[in-house]
Amino acid sequence: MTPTPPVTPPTTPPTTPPAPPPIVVHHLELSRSTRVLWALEELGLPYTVKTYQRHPKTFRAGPEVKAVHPLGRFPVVTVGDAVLAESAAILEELSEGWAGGTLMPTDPEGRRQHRYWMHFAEGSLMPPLLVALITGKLRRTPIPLRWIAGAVGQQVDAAYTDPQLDDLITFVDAHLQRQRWFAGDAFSLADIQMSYPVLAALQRARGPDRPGMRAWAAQIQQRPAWKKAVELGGPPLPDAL
Ligand SMILES: N[C@@H](CCC(=O)N[C@@H](CS)C(=O)NCC(=O)O)C(=O)O
Repeated sequence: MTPTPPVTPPTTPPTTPPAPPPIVVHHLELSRSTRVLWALEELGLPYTVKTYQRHPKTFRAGPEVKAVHPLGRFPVVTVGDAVLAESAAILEELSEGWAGGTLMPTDPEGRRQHRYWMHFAEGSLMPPLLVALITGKLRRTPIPLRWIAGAVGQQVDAAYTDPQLDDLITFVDAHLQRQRWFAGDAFSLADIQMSYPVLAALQRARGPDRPGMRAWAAQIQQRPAWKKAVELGGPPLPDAL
């Protein structure tokens, strides 16, 4: 009897993601949208950038980008006819849609951590940082109102901003002392998403040193894709907030 040859399982052809339609990044200088440039560089996707300037006095963006997305906030990205907003959603959409899920962990623990930090950046860490930005502006109110506005700012910081930020930053720093990247041993979109609030928090740092955050910040700034994004779009933050 002739032995039956072993059945070779059909090989699944590697899935190459489809080529994306033209990607345009609406980028505001000194802002969160540097994250999108960085992500596109890391993912190796082709794109073009339209850069918008902040008002030199108010530091606000103009209304021009409302022609692309009604909220007029940055970043906004168009992929063909699709208009994408919200940094975390943009990063995931670009990776899943056009880069085969690159930089998104697939193991359950990595995925859980990844999802957590993707939400934490804008949902937990950014709000008190934004309040700190406003109270900082109150302290620089023109002279006739400066004393009273500054005193209000100080009260808000003492009652809310400083204790909140202290808890959040201590938590992030402890996480980064335990592991190299936000979602585990490998660099991921969560590191890109967390970059803006972590760098802003380090700039504002009061109190103890944050060695976990500092070591992490040094590593991200060594990445060629980060350097390329900063070369194209400028740094995400001004020297002093
Ligand atoms: N949660 C949104 C926040 C968008 C946002 O507030 N962007 C700022 C830039 S950092 C903006 O557009 N600011 C306009 C302004 O300051 O006038 C995201 O992550 O995309």
